[in-house]
Amino acid sequence: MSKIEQKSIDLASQQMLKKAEAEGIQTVWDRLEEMQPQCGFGQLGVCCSVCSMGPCRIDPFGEGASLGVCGANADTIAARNLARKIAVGGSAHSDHGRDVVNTLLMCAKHTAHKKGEKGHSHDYEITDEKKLKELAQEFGIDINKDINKIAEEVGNLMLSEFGKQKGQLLFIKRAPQKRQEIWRKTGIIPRGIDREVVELLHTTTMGVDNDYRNLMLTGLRCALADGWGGSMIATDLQDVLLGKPVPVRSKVNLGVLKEDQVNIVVHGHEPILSEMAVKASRDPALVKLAKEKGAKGINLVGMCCTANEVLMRQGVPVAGNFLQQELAIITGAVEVMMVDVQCIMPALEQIASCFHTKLITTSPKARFPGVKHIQFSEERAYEVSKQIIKEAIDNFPNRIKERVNIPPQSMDLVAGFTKEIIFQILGGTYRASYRPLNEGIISGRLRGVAGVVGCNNPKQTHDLYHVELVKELIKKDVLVLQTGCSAIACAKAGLLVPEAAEQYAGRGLQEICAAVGIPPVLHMGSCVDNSRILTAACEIIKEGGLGNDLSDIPAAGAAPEWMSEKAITIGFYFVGSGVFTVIGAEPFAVLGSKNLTDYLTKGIEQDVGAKFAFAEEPQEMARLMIEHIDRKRKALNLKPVMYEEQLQVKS
Ligand code: BF8
Repeated sequence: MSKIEQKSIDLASQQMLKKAEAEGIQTVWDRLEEMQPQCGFGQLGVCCSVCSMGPCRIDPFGEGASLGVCGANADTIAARNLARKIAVGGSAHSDHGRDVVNTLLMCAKHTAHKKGEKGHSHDYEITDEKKLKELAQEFGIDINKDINKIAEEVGNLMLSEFGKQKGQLLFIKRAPQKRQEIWRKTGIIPRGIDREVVELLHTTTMGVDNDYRNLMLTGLRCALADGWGGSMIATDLQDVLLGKPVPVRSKVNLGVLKEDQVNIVVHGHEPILSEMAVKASRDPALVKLAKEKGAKGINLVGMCCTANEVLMRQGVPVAGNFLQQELAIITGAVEVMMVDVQCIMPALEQIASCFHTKLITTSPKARFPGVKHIQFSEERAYEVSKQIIKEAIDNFPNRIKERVNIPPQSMDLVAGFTKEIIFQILGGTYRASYRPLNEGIISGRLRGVAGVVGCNNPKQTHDLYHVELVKELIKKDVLVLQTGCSAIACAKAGLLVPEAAEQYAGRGLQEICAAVGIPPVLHMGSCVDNSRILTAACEIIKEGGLGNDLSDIPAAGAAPEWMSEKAITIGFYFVGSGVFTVIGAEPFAVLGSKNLTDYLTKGIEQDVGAKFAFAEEPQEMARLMIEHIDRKRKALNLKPVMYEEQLQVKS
């Protein structure tokens, strides 16, 4: 493998890496190399800077200090560090969720005024009234009233969930009874995320919690408050406001950028603005303006989780995943990269300055010194979006044609799978049901289900771990559910089209995919949409025949290339919900504490019925997941997997 092939398996990315090298442009891979050797204490989780008696570090070889100045040992230090990351990851998702609730409330309060009337002060509307009413009924809100009143009541109730001090989150009731009992017994039934984050952070400050297990239990409760609270609220209310996704075809990879059009990349996480930007990019007056500037049109594409959001609901093409954000700019063909929050590399400013690309920040929470900021406001969403699109159009003549190099790769994909859509596609509109999925698993046609999610990390060959793991799983008749950058990786490899079943899936999965016309890998959205995987798992239990708890299902999770604190939180709410989860890349920086490592990979199972595993290679990840799925099949006394010995895989 050449050095560039070691960086990424994606041909489009390789082409851009060659260009970066030729033009002397530094990327994330160069910075990683420059950073070597990275701090070994940090990697093991035994470095502490919680108070100013430190920073302290524990010698993992037992030759130097075994205690910090305060007396904290490696277990306490590593557990506190990890707990803080859980709090940060949960905060990111849930703060996103809160903004969605505020938009719904604003929408409900001002929709009494029709568009164009004095008093109408926004550009949103309640797109999915049915889902809103279902949510209202779930919470016991009377639906025999004006839709905006329902939205206001649902919005206020959801907003109060964030700060809920006592009791439990409303969505907890969605979990199987047995799961709720486990949470109650273990003392991790979550209250509001604001409450849980504050308590978790409190326990990690100097001189509070010194028990690694207790720190992890508090961490689990915080993560559950995100998965079954902030993130779930974000997903459900985004569906209400912007519409529930339905299966949609689109394209993915850098080849979606267009040489003859104004290219705008929307990057970040919150769809509230990017949905409006999609609308503005189709505004006839702006398209006309783009043509006057010499472009054939306006091409808006997505990056990272914002891409997943606008893909799921609008079919907008995806330019790439986390490690491709710099590479998109290096094509020389991006007029504007518009960013909001999360996973936006600080390096973008530097890379954009090498080209004509304008980086535009939009969130008051995320700014770069000296970078153009056009602040988003829900009240002026369309106006702000048009302003940003106009910036891009005006920048089109500044593009230097000789520096444009757009890779040809763009792959077809199908996205837009939700808990509700799985009902319909499997059972049909009139008999919507999870029965066929459960029957598929019970009969052994399907081995089980896997959730493969998370980021990219330059420490690993870009996309390789996602793609190899998912190929191995579908080959063994495991239906794969995906979100985030992992879904984008597999989409680029051609796994998210129905035809992929014939090429890559085992015979049982092939039969299911052919019968209902789905890909073997279902794209369920952005990282907050991991909540869709939780609710789909609840439907499997409700349908019957596969146990009483989420931990009974022949299912497993994985984050093969994770890098963000958000992925840690997701891992904790997966495990906390009973899903065995394999972690690739870095083992959460816990190896400096044997006790903590043992707890996460063994002891935690006694508390929540699931555990983590750390693995380096995709084949090993697949083996661990399949072994777990098979163990669960055995525990349920299911028939053997139907086509175990007769794999029909072509490659
Ligand atoms: O929330 S998968 S790199 S983009 S953190 Fe970020 Fe990771 Fe991508 Fe989305 Ni999720």
